[in-house]
Order: sequence, then structure tokens, then C-alpha cells
Amino acid sequence: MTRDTEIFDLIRRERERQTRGIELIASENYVSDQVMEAMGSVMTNKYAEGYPGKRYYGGCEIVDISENVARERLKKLFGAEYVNVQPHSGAQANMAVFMTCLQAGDTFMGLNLSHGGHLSHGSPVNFSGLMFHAIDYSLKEETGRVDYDELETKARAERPKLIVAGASAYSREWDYARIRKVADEIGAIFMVDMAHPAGLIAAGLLNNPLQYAHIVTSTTHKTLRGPRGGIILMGKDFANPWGKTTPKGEVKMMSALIDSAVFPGTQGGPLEHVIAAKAVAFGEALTPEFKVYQQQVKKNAAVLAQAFIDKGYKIISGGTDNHSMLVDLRTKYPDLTGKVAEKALVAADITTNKNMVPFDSRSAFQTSGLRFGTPAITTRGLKEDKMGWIVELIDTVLQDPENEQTITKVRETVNAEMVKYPLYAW
Ligand code: DSN
Repeated sequence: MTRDTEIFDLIRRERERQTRGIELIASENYVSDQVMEAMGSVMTNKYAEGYPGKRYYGGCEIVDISENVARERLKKLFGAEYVNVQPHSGAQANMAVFMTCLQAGDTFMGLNLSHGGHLSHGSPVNFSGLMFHAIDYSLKEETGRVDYDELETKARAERPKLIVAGASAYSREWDYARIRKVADEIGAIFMVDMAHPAGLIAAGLLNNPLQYAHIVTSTTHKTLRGPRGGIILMGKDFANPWGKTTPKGEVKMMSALIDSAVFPGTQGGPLEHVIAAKAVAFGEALTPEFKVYQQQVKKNAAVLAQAFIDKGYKIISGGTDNHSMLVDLRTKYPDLTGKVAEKALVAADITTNKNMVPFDSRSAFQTSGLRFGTPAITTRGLKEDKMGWIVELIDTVLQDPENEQTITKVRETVNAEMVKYPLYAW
């Protein structure tokens, strides 16, 4: 077969882009060689609808073992009794949980997207807001932290069947116990989407939501540093509160309902190559080195946030407990939008993303904020002594975002430094 030079040239260019720049997108990371190798393996050739031991195809003996290894490692990592490693993404994992816990039109509650929530937690343009009645809770403007009083008041008044915690741009620890208490009071299921901080949680550096929530979902590719994908976990299996029965009259436990909601409910064949890569990543996450890595992620984030503050920037909530932070540009540069700032930084090979800030005066397309995170730069080997240098470079660009000479100078500085932190040997 003729080599597809068109695509492989693009892959080479993308690898170069990833290598030469400073990657600050909070949801991105660099997987290890062995995670990459598992993803690009012959496991991609196998159809395996069903679950280990109960497949709809022959020849699944080996992928059964691999999927079971992934499940056992994941259980150990988070202290789970039940896991499902098949969701293709975090949104798919959330969809399966919603299909399990809700009927079309039912009410559920999640964090407002413009306050750091996630598309699949009730956005009107996502399945979660289209199929279900989504209500939201917000952050307090003065503190930049979840308004638990509002959450409780709304939950009592509107009695959602499901309460979702978790965010894509929230830098603080959650009060899971408080949410569980109100969920129990109104008879709601409590789900935590831990996609962003999962790696820090696995390393024991943040509270483990499995101890509080009925159901936990996550992606595997952010702080957890695995392949792109989703997972569902429960600390303890439990009888479904609605007494759903099978045609034979059996009452199914939640684990069985979730399994059926993933397959055949919302997905077909699992991606066994990605599941093998998930297993490799979970194995890595069980090592002492992973804990050291996560400690550095957290330390880098705290120092980065402080460096922004020292330079006159406002960080929502005043700091971070995890790997991420949201900068409100309006304090330092009232006329600068997140859109313009992102573009100028990307031109300087500093990658970040524009993000709405709570109570933003601008649209989601323009935004007044930038989101930053440290998982990827920490994987590259950058330590806390480099965080002030990064903020200096960012500020140099943002002071004059249309100045191409400045951008070129910053980009040359970035490239000269990042060459010292090699990424992949091949
Ligand atoms: N798109 C992800 C993020 O950047 O946080 C959330 O799924």
C-alpha cells in the first residue's frame, strides 16, 4: 500500500507543534510511549460488543483479559466496587448515567456552564439539555466558589432526580458531603464528573468523590494521562431506587443498569485498543512516580496562579486547589477579550483556551477569561521555578497582542527553552 504521506506529514507537524510549545490547556496532557503503543495496536481490529465473558463475537478471549485488567486496575486506583471502561468519552459516560437515572423530560441539576460547568451537564445545545429538564447552580460572585446555599435551596424547591457535581473550569475542592446530604434529603441520585481532577484524586491529593457520590464519571486523558476516553465508577453498587425490573421480573442493581445503558443503550462495539491503553495508563497511575507527578502538577498550578496574581491578574476564587485556574482578564486589561488573547498566545507557541468567567460581560465566543492548567507542562518536566517565567512571557504578549515583533521574540524564547524538554524519542 502506498504510504499516506498527506496524513503522516500532518501527524509529524502536529508532533512538532506539541513539542516546541508550552501547553497550558488544562484538559490536555501527553501520554507515555506505552499508552500510545497500546492505542495504535492490533486491538483496534477486534469487534467485542458485550462485556468480558458475554460477547456477541467470537475470538474475544484476549480482549476479555485486557478489559478485565483495565477494570481491576481502575477499581484499585479509586477504591471502586464497580467500573465500566467502555465509554468512548466523558460525554458518553455522562449520557449513559443520565439514561440510567432519568426519563426524557426529567429534571436534573448541574453547574452553570458559564460558571465553569460542562456542556454535558445541561447545556441547551447538548443532549443533556435537549432531552432532559436541566436546572443549574452557580458560583458566588464574591468568592468565585460554588454557591452551596443556592444549590440546596433550588434542589429543595425543584426536586431534581439527579444532581451533578464537577466542572471543566473550577479550581477549587468540592464539598461532596454537603451535596450528598441534600441529595439524600430529596431522594436524588448524586453523580460526580471528576474528569478534570481525576489524576489528583487517584494520587490522593484531593477528596475521593467515590466516598460520597452514588455514581462517578470521568475522562481518562486529562490529569489521569491516559488515552482519550471515558469511565464510570461506583464506590458501592446499590439497588436501583425506582425498582426497574427486567421482562423476567428481576430487579436490577445499578451496575447492571449502567452496563446496559453503555452497551447496548448508547454505544456499539467498545474500542478495545483504547481500553488496552486505559489499562496501561491505570497501571502507570498506580505507581509511586505518578503520585510524585501529581504533586508537581499541583505545586506548579499553585505557583503559576500566584505568579499571575503578583503580575496584577485576577484569578477566579483567588487561587487553585487543583491543576487549573481561570484568569479574569478584565482586571488588568479591560479591553482585551479571551479570543484575542488566545490567538496572540497561540502565535507565540503558548497554547491556552479562552473561557467565560462567572458573570461574564462578554459572549462565549469572545469571553473575558483564559483557562490555564499544568498537567501537560509538568509531564514535559517543567518545575515550579519556571512558572514565573511563563507568566512573564504571557504578560509580554498580552500587553501588546497585535505586535508581531513581540510575538516572534516570545515564540523564539519559548522554542529555545522547550527543546530542552524532549517529548517522544521517535
Ligand atoms: N473539553 C474539555 C475541557 O477542555 O475541559 C471538557 O470536556
